[in-house]
Amino acid sequence: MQAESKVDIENETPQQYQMRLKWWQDARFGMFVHWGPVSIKGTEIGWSRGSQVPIDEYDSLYLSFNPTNFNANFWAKLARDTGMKYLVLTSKHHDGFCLWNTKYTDYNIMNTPFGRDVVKELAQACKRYGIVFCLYHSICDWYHPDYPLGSPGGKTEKPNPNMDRYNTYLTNQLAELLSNYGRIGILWFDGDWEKPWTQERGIELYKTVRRLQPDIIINNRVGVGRQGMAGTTDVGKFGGDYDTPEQRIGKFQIDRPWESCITICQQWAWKPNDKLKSLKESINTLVRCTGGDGNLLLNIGPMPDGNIEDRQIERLLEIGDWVKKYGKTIYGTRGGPYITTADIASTRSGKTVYIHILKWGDSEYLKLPPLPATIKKAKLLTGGRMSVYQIPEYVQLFVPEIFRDEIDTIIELELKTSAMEIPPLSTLPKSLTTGKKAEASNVYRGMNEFGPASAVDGDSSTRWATDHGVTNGYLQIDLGTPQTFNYVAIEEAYPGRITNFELKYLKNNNWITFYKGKHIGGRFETSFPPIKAQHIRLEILNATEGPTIYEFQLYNKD
Ligand code: FHN
Repeated sequence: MQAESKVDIENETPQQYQMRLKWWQDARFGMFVHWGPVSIKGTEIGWSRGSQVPIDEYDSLYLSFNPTNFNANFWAKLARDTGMKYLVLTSKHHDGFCLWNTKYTDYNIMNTPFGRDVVKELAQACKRYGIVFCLYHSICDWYHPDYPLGSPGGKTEKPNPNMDRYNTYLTNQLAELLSNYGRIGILWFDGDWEKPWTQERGIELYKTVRRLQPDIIINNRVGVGRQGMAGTTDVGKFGGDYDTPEQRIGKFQIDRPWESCITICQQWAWKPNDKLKSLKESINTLVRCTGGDGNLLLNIGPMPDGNIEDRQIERLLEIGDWVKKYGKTIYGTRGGPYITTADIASTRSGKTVYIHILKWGDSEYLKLPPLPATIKKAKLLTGGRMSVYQIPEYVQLFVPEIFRDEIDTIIELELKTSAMEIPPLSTLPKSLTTGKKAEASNVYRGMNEFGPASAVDGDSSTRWATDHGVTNGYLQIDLGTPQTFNYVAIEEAYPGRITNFELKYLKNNNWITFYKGKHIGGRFETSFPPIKAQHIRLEILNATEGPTIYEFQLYNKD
């Protein structure tokens, strides 16, 4: 067992912290792998236990789990060829199955017909291909008898739990993983949201892991301070080393590192014919994560035979081709100075700013807020000619239609001075809705603080909320006079509750729908042809639980 280090973890200086995270922040792009015997069923890992798949059947899948096509070198090489710099493997998910040779339970890969240590082989392969090997590990364990909660989804209680003994099991297994497989880059904890887990246990676990591998990075799911799927940690609260937005692009945040974990399909584990993200959406996601000063951890779910689905391989290699060409606008950069929107993102390094134009408006030019630095040279990295016009009031970029790239038009601006200290610049004018009169179909317990005004106060920490059990309704804003707008941004609290919505404006006493959507999430933004109206409505047609909105913003963008 590896000796515990003497590094003074508790008094790490901000400089030491930044140095420890530098490789990862420069890497920007990693592969997430959710895998286990559940892939035989094609249902969701952990969550389908005791729901789609009866517990006994689920817990016996490992007896027929034999992924003879598993080739660790192929996985590691694929990650490298996709432009990813690190790989995070599910060593143990909520279903308790262990993908390594552990002596603390027989419910592990060595007792399957396959009988090979997947963690070991993948650790070696990653080393061979220059990929930093990292481990996901679930704190909650619905299989282990000592862990108080069980399947489905942590909604049942174990007969004779013993959380202290389970905690010992957890740390013993982590000591195995952090002692027997070489350097582990990140410990990606999860399953932190259940009652048995506490901040105290989290802080202890953090120290234990850092003592075993002082340079390791640990995400904010080690404690209990995480703000739901938004994945942020309240300032001043213990929250590991970085934030973890899930299934959405994190917000522009340059004072606290973050990493969005997003599936290349829909499900985390493999599912036949699961909906695969397009190349455009994949690149858009990568660029908007790095533009927001965050990382992207893109997830794949390998098949029960150990192969990765051909169409997923194809998509990943297409992403790799793009990264091979434009990697310098991603690796080793920091987000900004222009704050990410649905249409543009920017990254920077030294005296260079990279503008990523993901969607062009109707105007011939792209007008941006003024840059407090002189542009020396401008170049279209995606090929063709362009021109830039810089005055104290704004920066104007002109790219002829023929040179605009369908996926991402990238402009390189070389400045006379460093780009790194430029403060964040919003490309969105003031929202037309801020401070305007608003009404709603329902207000949580009739409480003023959760009234509709809280969704148009320009403050993303206040929110309009509705009563538990509400599954539809509306938020309506009166702009006071007819105004022209062509861009909307909506921030949903508890992202994912709203599953069907429409945006409408009032014309001649009829509500006209101008946008239909199925998902809002942490921050939804889109542009549309200009509309002139005074009354606008967010019509929620369906929600899984009382819909609640932080901000509803409207803009008339250039
Ligand atoms: O329940 C898990 C889920 O299966 C998956 O592992 C994701 C990855 O971030 N985390 C949990 C949901 O928050």
